[in-house]
Amino acid sequence: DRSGFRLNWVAYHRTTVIWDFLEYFAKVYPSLCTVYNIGQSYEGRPIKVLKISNGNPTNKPVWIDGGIHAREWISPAAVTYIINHLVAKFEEESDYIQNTDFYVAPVLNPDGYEYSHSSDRLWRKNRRPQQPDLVTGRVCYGIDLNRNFGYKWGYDGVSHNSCHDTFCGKGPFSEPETRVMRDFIKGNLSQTLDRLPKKLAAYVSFHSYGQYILYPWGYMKVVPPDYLDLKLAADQAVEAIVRVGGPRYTAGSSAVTLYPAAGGSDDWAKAAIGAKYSYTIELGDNGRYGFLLPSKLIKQTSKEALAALRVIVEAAYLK
Ligand code: ING
Ligand code: ZN
Repeated sequence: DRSGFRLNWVAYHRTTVIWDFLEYFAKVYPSLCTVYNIGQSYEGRPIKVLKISNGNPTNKPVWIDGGIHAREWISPAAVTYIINHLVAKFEEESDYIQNTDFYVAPVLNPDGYEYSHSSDRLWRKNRRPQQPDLVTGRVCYGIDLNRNFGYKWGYDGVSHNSCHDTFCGKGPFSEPETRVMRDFIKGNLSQTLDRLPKKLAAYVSFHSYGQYILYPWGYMKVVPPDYLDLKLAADQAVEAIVRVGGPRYTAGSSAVTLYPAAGGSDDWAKAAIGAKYSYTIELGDNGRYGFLLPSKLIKQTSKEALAALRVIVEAAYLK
């Protein structure tokens, strides 16, 4: 038991608590865990990634992130649950899981996440102030980080109005948070000692809500040539979630299943980083509580996230 340590899955935690949890794991499990400070948010908060790896040189790299959108509190909670499981139950896990290099970023948008705790529970974007409106003089805040990635940026399903929730920014990777992630994954940060391979085997981004397992493309209603492989793994993930007592998630490409939206992280991970198995998972619930998911549902929802992840890693491992 981690006596004295504050992280648990019966409450939602602030960013610094989550960062302390990563540092704690790196300290207690140094042969398995490494923390990277990959950069800073607009307001100067650190952005941290935990690498979980047994050091086997043939491991495949898999990226997991959470907290791209501030108000989707279940996402950082589920991602920290996954970290805890992977590390604490490492020896009990499958060969696939043990021979994977996990790069896990639980809170990619710490400024927005903190703002959703302190000021506006339903905040979505980051917190960078924008140019005043020419007519009204009003200053609006924030870019939708899931419209700011560089593949087909601005193509469809975005707003160019800085006051809107889906404002895609002035250009691809205009935001420190998306840039920091891109630069780390592309491996051109000088303080990063062991470089990520340029190609991820899988990319999994956790959002909420709606209970969907989504794969590219998001920018328009077309699917990639290998979509049958992505669909098969997504359908298997749906069944795995049911087996852990969860609801039946809906699987499909994001533009077809939800709505077209360009500049999403999963499209970029597939197109630019070669992450064949690239997914956005919309965790629970189905709309009853929406973003305001009660904390008593964290554990069950996190089990669903873990069940889906295990299927995706296995698919990436076998292909
Ligand atoms: N939904 C996602 C959003 O960013 C999505 C849906 C997934 C869009 C993948 C583009 C690509 O709008 C939430 N809830 O954030
Ligand atoms: Zn989201």
